[in-house]
Amino acid sequence: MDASRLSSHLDRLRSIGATADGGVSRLAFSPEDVEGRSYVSGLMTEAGLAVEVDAAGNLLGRRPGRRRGAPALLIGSHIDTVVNGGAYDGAYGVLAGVEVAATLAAQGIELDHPLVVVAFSDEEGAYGTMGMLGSHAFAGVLPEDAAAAFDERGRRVGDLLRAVGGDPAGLAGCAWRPEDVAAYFELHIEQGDVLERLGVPVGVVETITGRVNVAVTVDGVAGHAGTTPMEHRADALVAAGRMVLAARAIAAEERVVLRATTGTCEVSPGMWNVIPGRVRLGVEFRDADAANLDAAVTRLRELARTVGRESGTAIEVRAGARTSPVACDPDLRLLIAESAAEYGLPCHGLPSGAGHDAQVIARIAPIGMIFVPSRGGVSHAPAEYTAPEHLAAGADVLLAAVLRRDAQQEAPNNQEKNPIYLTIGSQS
Ligand code: HGY
Ligand code: MN
Ligand code: MN
Repeated sequence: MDASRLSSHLDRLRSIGATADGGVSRLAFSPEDVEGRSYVSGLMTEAGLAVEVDAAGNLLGRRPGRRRGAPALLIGSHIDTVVNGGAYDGAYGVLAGVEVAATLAAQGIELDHPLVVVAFSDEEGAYGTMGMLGSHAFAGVLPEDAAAAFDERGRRVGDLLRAVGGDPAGLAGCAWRPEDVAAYFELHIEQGDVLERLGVPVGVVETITGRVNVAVTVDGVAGHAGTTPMEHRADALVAAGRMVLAARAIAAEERVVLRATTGTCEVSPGMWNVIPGRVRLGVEFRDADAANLDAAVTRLRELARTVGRESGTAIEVRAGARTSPVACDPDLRLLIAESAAEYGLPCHGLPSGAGHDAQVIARIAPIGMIFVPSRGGVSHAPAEYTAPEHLAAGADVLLAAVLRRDAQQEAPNNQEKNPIYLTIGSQS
């Protein structure tokens, strides 16, 4: 693998949407996303991949395989970012996939299986969209009303898809069948500090956490900030503040769920001299056990009834987009560990606290995820950083894993029967 070329591609991509404090804002469907996609598409072409954009805006680079009718080996991740995020989250996995293809081409290596490198659209859920939109469409599990939904800015998702070359009318046609995919690999920065603390360069992901988004709407009574006595107020923001703390307590104190975060807060009418009449909160719960996600939503509803009663407000708690926790494929985990050993790289099995397209692709294919260390465990922030030698090591392991999987006989396609995949709940 050409580690310096991979690093220079990462540097160029981070410049698209670069922010003043060293971060990257390349939100899905934004002009920066369009420019980033065009850059990656050019790299795919240079690497000998045939480029296409599917109806969900997924950017695919295909390389044919030698064996007729063989299912594909997929390498995927995303190039969209959160607001003022880091340069490595997602981008690293896509660019390393392109580098795998370029290396195979440069060395004249033909694979038995077709190789498809995918940059999935809207992994992060830009402007309140569902997130992992492209991978849901790819796996055939996109909710039917996904294209008709609106983002927080009032833009229709179907129109956003068109902006990146998608086609809202053709979304059903993006779905791959289990028999079309031999294996899915995703290489990603850890976004936590487990590997760094252990001093281990390669992580083999065992499970990926699930998450549920919960929209909390607090309706109080707007009024004059100067004339309304304190005891006669139904201040929606004061009640919402209690809901923020309640959500936190469900994880931090009650331990119903592993993580709870309130990441958005919209206050109406949003004037200094008006008592807030309505507040919308975006709450997110995460856990490796789907039942705990349900329990957290139930508990938040209970607490909402109490807060509503005590504050004179009406509080609605509505569960929205959800991704289920999944386990990575045991055979691919072993294969990744063997690939690391081939390079003399120590590796460590660990869970992923972050969500990944892989967990959606698990609906149709065995998934294998490789992690590399994140400095200080920081991600979704400008300080996100992974050392060049770790970037290079992860990419080497990815290439080795693809070669190893390519050399294996096809296992009978038993996705439907695999107990790992039966634990996945329905998307909503
Ligand atoms: O939020 C996540 O876990 C992922 O980075 N989208
Ligand atoms: Mn992310
Ligand atoms: Mn990511």
